[in-house]
Amino acid sequence: MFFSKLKENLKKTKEAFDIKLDNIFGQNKDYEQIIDEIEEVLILSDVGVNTSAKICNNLRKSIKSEKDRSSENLKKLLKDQMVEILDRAKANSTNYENYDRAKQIILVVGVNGVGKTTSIGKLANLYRMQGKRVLLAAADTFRAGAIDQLEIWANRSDSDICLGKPMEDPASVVYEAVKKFKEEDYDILICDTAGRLHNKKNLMDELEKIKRIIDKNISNVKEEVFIVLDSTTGQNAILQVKNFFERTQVSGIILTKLDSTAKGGVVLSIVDELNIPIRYIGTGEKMEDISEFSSVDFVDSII
Ligand SMILES: Nc1nc2c(ncn2[C@@H]2O[C@H](COP(=O)(O)OP(=O)(O)OP(=O)(O)O)[C@@H](O)[C@H]2O)c(=O)[nH]1
Ligand SMILES: [Mg+2]
Repeated sequence: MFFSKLKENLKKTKEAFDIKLDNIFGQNKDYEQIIDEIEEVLILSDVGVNTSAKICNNLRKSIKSEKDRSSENLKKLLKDQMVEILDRAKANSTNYENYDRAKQIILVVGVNGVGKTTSIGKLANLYRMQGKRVLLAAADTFRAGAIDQLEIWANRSDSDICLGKPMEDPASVVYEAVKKFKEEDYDILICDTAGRLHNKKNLMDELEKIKRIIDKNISNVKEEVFIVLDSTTGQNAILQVKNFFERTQVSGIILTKLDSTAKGGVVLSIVDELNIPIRYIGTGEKMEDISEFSSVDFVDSII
């Protein structure tokens, strides 16, 4: 996504930061006081208490060795600290050296209504534009309408789809899709799953089973598990994910609805607390409203 468009889509968060930060920088205070106030602004913007403290403690350290303590430089150092937090999260450390790098299977998980199916449609389009052959698996057989919804996205993005039947075991839909993926030599398989609460044991068992089916039936292909989080839920997004992590080895986050929130700062605390990288961000309902996450572009768009 073009940087200017990203900036436009994140403007609610940016405006919220700008008003508060301009107010702080506009006053004639010493830098220590200013950093204290920055910390408050970060907390109010859903960066989280711990992450805000971490950013500001580093800021206090780094400003000590600087001659230039102007507002501009302080703002630059603040952005550097934010980028550092965002870049620190490590992807799942599996060694993919012997894998066919062009091919991957992505399992998409998360609670209800966070934007899983929409993000899959957007991702399918993104990969199609890169010339890849994409197969989707409609393994949300639970919610009425979910299969049709994914089929619409398959048509829109010019991808193929394995259709599950209503109430069919989602693991068997995924099994069929993996088979088709291998036999017909697709580049990418993306599996949709039903939204589920993290504390529903039987539903988490089901996810684990889907993951096992993939692991068992394919090798030498990069496997990803993306958890989709709705940024408008702020700090609650963090509470939702722990069980998903334990059950499916989540390797990346897709953070959605950043266009609808002034609390985009939650990105920082999600990465910091969970130590999982954000891979894509959703910034609208349209097919092109997705971008690969770049920490520098993101920070430049919000502050
Ligand atoms: N504004 C905005 N809306 C989004 C974004 N991503 C998804 N949505 C909307 O969020 C709503 C739910 O999206 P779905 O893709 O159906 O969510 P889901 O996680 O698949 O939902 P379930 O399958 O029911 O659990 C839809 O109205 C989407 O258009 C986004 O980045 N920005
Ligand atoms: Mg869905």
